[in-house]
Amino acid sequence: LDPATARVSLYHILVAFVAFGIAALAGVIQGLVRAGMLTLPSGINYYQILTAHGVLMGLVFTTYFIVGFLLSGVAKTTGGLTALERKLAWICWILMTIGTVMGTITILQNNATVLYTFYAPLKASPFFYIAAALIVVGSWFGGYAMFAAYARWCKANKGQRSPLLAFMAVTTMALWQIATLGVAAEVLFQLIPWSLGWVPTIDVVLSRTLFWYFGHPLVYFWLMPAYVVWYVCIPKIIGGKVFSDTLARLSFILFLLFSTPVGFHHQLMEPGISAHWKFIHVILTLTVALPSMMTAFSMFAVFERRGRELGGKALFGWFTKLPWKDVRFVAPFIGMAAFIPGGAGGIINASNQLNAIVHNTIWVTGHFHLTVATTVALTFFGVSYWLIPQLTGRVLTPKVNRIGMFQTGLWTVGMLLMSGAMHHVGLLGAPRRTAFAEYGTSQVPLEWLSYNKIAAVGGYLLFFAAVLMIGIVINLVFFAPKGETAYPIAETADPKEVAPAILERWSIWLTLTVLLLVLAYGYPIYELLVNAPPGSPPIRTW
Ligand code: HAS
Repeated sequence: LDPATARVSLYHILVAFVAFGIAALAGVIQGLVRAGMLTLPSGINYYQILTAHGVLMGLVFTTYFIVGFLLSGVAKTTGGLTALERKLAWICWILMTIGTVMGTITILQNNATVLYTFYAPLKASPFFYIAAALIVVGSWFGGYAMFAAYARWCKANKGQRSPLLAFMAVTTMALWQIATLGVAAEVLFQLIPWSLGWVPTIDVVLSRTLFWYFGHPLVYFWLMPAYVVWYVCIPKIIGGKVFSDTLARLSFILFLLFSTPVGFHHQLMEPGISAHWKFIHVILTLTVALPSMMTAFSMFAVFERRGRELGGKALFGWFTKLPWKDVRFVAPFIGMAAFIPGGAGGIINASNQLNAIVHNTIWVTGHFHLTVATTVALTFFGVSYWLIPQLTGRVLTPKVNRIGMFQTGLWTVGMLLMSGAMHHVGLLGAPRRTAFAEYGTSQVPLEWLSYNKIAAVGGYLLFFAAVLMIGIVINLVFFAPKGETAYPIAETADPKEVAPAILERWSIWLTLTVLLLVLAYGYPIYELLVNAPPGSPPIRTW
């Protein structure tokens, strides 16, 4: 990458890791409080620390990392960014950084203790919502930089399929633009006027609905960049090829179509939304699991083909031939493996009856620590080992690779303990988002305590792993030896494969996406506004 593009991409990655460090500290603190192993000094609130952890880890670390990584990938595959595209990327960084600083200060002042899901009726200072709006609008500019680079490439290469990585990045950012419209509407038209005192009340169900319109595609905004790495970079790292360019593009188009009209699966236990619409959203949720199954199939094929090329015999001999000492492969691989139970947990959550058992229990927290904090985070760590040196003109040394392997192991064991304990105790009924280690002398909560302690031990390990990761990032930015690091982009297994042109007809996919959204949300929102304004009694839903 040219130095100017590398700089803007690196600045995004650096802020991501600063947020990650603060979030990791907040994470271990709240885990210890919950297990009754630490009492916070007066003046600091458990929920305040939990909000800092969720916002900085779930929203800030991920968004910066994703924009930084995808920008670099788009630049790499479209011949570098132009001055205008870089300007758009810098506007993204500046707006998001003002928003992040403002939001963090507001949380630390205990003026925005509203958790990372920040919907009503919890109310924050208007500065927090303005900060959230700045982060969202800033990230749009990151998307615009990528759209412009992609459009420039397509114009210069008429009739050809775009580079796979650029196509995937553009699909991810298009999904992000569509998804963030929900939270932008909630912040601008509901939360800011309410927090400023311009309106006395707020429609809570509408606020939650708009949030989850955004909240579920948010998880695919986290996942899709990890899939970019799995489809395009991992095959190159292990010396293999992309299984199928067409399959990869199709899975991303399916994510674009089905990621958003599914938000009611977070609201299955809520009144105010009729059962028919919940049913439709559940069907669409199960549909959006499909591209993940396609990805699983594709990755197994890549691994098996490469393992057999290297001489792997019999049914599973290929497995032993994979590069088990290379952290750039091992960290994302463990992420993939974690997504097998993580995804299965998601399907459990999506089933109405089972959701009644797990909803608002700490099982859900266990679910997202497997998915985003293991699958996605380990993949992002894996990317850092080659992306940061590529951006700083340095190389990953064998020693740092070994430390990285140890870091990966520590993170994996920490997550297994934490997420495993959370899943188990969630099924025993332990609620999520409660500061209490004990509930007086009640017998049932006492049974939860030992699981909370296991989760806290996992939290300790994770904290040490996070410190190690920050150390590795510092090494890769400032101290690793100078040299050239390749940007791993694999070729397609069949060089003659040309994906069908229809997969790049954005007019069709964007129109279908909007149609599906109007179908899934149009009438239910109308129903909410007309039949169930604030203060309404529960409505009949059968
Ligand atoms: Fe989820 C709640 C349903 C995926 C994150 N989810 C959450 C929350 C978060 C989250 C953050 O239906 C909490 C929100 C809150 O604070 O309230 N989730 C699903 C479903 C999927 C799913 C159906 N979730 C994710 C992903 C996330 C994520 C991905 C982050 C990145 N989730 C729910 C539901 C709730 C929910 C309900 C609400 C619960 C409630 O009541 O509050 C699906 O997309 C999952 C499909 C995935 C698969 C797995 C495919 C496997 C692959 C790995 C292949 C491995 C290989 C390695 C090749 C079917 C791709 C080889 C390995 C060897 C061992 C050899």
